[in-house]
Amino acid sequence: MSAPERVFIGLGSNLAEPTEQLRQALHGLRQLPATQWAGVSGLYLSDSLLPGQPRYSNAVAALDTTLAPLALLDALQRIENEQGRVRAERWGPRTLDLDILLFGERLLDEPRLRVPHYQLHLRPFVLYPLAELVPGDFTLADGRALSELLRACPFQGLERAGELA
Ligand code: PH2
Ligand code: MG
Ligand code: MG
Repeated sequence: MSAPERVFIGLGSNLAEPTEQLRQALHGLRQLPATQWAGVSGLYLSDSLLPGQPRYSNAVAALDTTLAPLALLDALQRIENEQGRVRAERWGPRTLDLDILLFGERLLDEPRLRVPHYQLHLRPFVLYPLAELVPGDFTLADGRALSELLRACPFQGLERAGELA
C-alpha cells in the first residue's frame, strides 16, 4: 500500500448557517475512506470576495489519505452535494465549498484539479488557518514559503472566531 499523503482542505460557507455547515462538513471529512483525521484550524469569518454576498465562515482541515487526488475530489464533491450545494453561478453563494489546497508534495494541473490551489496566495481566509496547522518554516510543493505568502497577504478583514472542534 502507498504511504499516506498530508492534504489540506479549505472549507467555506456563506448560506444556511455557515458555521454549522462547516461543523457538519468536518463530520463528513472524518468519515472519508482510506483517510485519517489530522486536525482543523480555528473558525474564521470574513466578507465575501464578491460584494453583495453574505459573510463567509472558513476553516482549513488537515487529513492523511491514500486516496488518489481525483478520488478525494469526488468524495469532497459528494459531501458538498449532500449538504445542498447548488452549482448555479461561478463564485455564487454556497452552503459548502470544499477545496483541495495542497496534496502532499504534488503539483497537479488537470482540468478538474489544480494543486496548489490557484488562488491560495490571494486569500487570507485560506493562508491564516493553514498556518495554524503547519510549522513556521513550511514550504509549499512549488517552493513558495508560507511565511512569504502571509507577509504579502495581510490579515485584513478577517476575524478569528474561536474553535470549530
Ligand atoms: N470563496 C469564494 C469567493 N469568495 N470569500 C470568502 N470570504 N471566503 C470564501 O471561501 C470565498 C469568498 C469562492 O470560492
Ligand atoms: Mg470549490
Ligand atoms: Mg473555493
